[in-house]
Amino acid sequence: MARGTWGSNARGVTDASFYASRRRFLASLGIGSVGAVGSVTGMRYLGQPRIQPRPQISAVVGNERFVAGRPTTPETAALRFNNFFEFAADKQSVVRRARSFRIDPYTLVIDGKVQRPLTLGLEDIQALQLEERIYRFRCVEAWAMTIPWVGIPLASLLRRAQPTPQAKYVAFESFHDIDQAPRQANDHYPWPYREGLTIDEAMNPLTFVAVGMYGRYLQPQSGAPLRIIVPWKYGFKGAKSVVRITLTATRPESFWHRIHPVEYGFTANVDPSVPHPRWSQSQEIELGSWGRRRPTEKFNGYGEWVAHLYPR
Ligand SMILES: Nc1nc2c(c(=O)[nH]1)N[C@H]1C(S)=C(S)[C@@H](COP(=O)(O)O)O[C@H]1N2
Ligand SMILES: [Mo]
Repeated sequence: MARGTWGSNARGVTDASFYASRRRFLASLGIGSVGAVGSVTGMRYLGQPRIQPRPQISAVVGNERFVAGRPTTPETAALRFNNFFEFAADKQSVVRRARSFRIDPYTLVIDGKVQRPLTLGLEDIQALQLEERIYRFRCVEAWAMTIPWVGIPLASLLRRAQPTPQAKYVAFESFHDIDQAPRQANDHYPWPYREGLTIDEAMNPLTFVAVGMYGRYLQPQSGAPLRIIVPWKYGFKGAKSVVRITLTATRPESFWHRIHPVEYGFTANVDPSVPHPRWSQSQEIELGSWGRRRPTEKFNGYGEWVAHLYPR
């Protein structure tokens, strides 16, 4: 694993024309505030207080089958720029507001259309054979990052529960705790955060359960203790701080799809040719890259793994 590259910024582009076009491009994005992305793409976060590191994860095997083909996002950028609506609607204050968040004791329930419902403690999950995979990540808001996740394929967890033939979908549910996340008291939103995949999407070898990133256990703002990563879909499809995984016969609820069905589809595969109703998806900006744009790739570049799931 190229651990030595973590935290380095291989693309510190400061070219003036980039800067000018960056402003225009950011203004066209669906991101709540231009300053929000600017602060990460421009590294303005560097002077902020240190984040307490989480324990290192030992004995992780790097899985070299998945090649990101671009530099890993600087760790500080990934840890300070977050979407986590339970804690904040903006990206910068999540890290502060989530700082003391914990689920303790933590259990993950796997139930529904399975022969063997499971309740796993954190120790059970941490004791599994964890691997590291560097994946490209694409938010529906047109920013992107490249993260070394640590975890296990979702398929291997689900197989332990023995899905029945009625299992056609997999539903994910995030934590629900108004004391720790007061925004969940706002019942205009359908809390808890939920997402869903078809069973074939969930069993695809790319679909991943992350317990760590950059070689350490997840920070609260990153979705501790466990989040789902679906790298060919927009980021909102991967729920953070998941407490329950339910196999179902019918299509499950999805938090953003329920709120804005037109803007956030259930399938939500990364696709440059399908614009969001309020912005283009043809380009994206990598966090930590000073606003450098590049074309969006269909399926976020993972077509060889998943295109067969979507015959036309
Ligand atoms: N429970 C929960 N999961 C969530 C979200 C959220 O608000 N709540 N936001 C999603 C979105 S839109 C994105 S882009 C990613 C952001 O992950 P990051 O903060 O590690 O970049 O988490 C996804 N999972
Ligand atoms: Mo997102």
